[in-house]
Amino acid sequence: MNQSQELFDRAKKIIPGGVNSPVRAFRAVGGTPFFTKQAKGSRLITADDQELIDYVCTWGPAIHGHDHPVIREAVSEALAKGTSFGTPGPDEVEMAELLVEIVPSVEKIRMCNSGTEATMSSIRLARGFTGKSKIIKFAGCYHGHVDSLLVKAGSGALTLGNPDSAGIPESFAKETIVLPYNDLTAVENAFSQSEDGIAAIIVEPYPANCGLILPDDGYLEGLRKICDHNQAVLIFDEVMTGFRLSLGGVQEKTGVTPDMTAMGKIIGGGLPVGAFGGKAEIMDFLAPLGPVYQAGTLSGNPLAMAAGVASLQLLKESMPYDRLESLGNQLALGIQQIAKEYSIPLQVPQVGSMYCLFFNENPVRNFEDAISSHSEYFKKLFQHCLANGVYLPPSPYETCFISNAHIENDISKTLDLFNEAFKAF
Ligand code: KE4
Repeated sequence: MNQSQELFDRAKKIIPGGVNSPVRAFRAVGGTPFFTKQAKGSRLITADDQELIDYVCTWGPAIHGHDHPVIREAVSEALAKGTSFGTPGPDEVEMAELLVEIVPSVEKIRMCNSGTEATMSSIRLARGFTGKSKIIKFAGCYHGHVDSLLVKAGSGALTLGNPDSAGIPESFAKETIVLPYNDLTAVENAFSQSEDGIAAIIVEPYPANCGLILPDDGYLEGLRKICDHNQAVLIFDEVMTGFRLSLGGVQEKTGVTPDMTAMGKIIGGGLPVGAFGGKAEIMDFLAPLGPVYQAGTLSGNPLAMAAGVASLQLLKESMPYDRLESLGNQLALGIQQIAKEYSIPLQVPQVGSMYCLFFNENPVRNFEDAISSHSEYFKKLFQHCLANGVYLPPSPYETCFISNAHIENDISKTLDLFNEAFKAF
């Protein structure tokens, strides 16, 4: 028996499903999940010494590739001073100043420990600031495992076929209005029909948890206008897109500035982190200044701050976005070309270092389109790639990531594998 199988058998006895996050269980693609013992650059090394070109990049944080020496050095320097103080620390100030400098919507910021905490706290703050309780989210968007947002959610919830999680009281879910993405009329109608008013819209500006979906022209601008007209808070969940699609995220790329932004992943350099920020008048409603409570033992943890500050400084210095766009475009166009040669219905939306694979005859504009894709094709492709050294996300409802450690040779090897796989379809 191989190491991963042995580890998985042990894990399943004491960890539900053998994993600490459901999507890692390979339920959507079958087989036994591999265990990783090391990661370096664009590669993962499994417990059975298989080397894999990694297009998951730990679900987004590893934009510089794994084990970048600058981040490793920053963490080891911080480690020498201790692991957690429970008091304010200098790196937290540096991180806050960087985020205010980089993210257009952020006048003030609060650190937390995950993307889930960031979105959960953002909607609580929006409710406290507006005095209203309803929230609009969009089908297929995933904002972490926040009770009131696990309604028609994407990512692992969708992968496992339960976008509406058990355990969410009806009283919570009824405060959440779920609408189709890319449909401004539906948003306008929701506001006009709401008697008590709506506190906020929370949106992944480029949804990336039901595959990757791009906004219609004017859609994000439309959400901005509707929120202004209805005094609702516009929250961009840029946990995934932040610092990845441009230094300032989608809001910098499109010029649409939300009132608040939820962040995570890249700003922790691979360590546990989350952050939420926005207009000072909203953020000042947070304790200890204001009436909205939010807290965290390890918020602003010195190791996570050291890794995150190093990751952001590296981005500012290297500005890898043109290179990532070029690699992403090369891969997406190459895959589409191969699929066409074998008459395989495949859409490959790509923006910067993010792309996904919808086995679908038509372009995908929303959740309903996404779930109409042929997921059995994805499963065959995933298994072929994994057996030959390429690791795609283990779900058709995730997005693939390219890091700045990926090189042309990785792209060409990947295209060769796709060609082999599609030939065998
Ligand atoms: P975390 O709580 O997992 O740090 O962040 C939640 C979250 C919030 N918002 C967006 C847009 C996200 O994509 C996420 C988490 N992303 C998933 C991958 N699709 C994390 C992977 C997992 O759940 O294991």
